[in-house]
Amino acid sequence: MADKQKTLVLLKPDALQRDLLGEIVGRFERKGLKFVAMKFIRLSDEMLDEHYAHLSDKPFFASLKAFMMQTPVVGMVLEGYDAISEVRKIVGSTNPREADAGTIRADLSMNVPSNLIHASDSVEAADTEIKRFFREEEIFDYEKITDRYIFGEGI
Ligand code: DAT
Ligand code: MG
Repeated sequence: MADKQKTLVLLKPDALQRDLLGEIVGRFERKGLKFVAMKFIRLSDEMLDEHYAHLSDKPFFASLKAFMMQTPVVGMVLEGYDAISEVRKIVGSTNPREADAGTIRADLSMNVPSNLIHASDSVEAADTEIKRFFREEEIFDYEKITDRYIFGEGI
């Protein structure tokens, strides 16, 4: 049986401006991922320095941060089997024009940094990023009547 994991997703300002929140949320719902946390977040300069620390020496760092602060973002924690890699698969590659058709970025966007969505890329990143944006009491453990179909016996 695969591991049940939690992963952190942010819907970026372009998703909010383009009214694509429902479309994106719907894709994760249809997959069977469980939404265990969700809220608006106004990202600060400090949060973005941490979140994009791996890009701090890039020429586009300042404009990336400015883009991410244009509006609030929608933060969520999704749970499911292999949720970290499964969500990344549904999101697609960083450059929407190189992403596979059928992914959120390929189907709905054309450019960086306006690629709609952030998703954690490893177990370590998911752990750090969930803690960066959510307090423990904002993450909910609850039963759904569909759990037995989605998370039941199987491989
Ligand atoms: P990902 O978001 O797929 O995890 P990343 O962590 O390498 O990709 O980069 C974070 C974000 O930075 C990415 O979603 C969009 C932006 N970005 C990456 N490369 C860029 C570039 N060459 N020019 C402008 N923005 C870029
Ligand atoms: Mg990344």
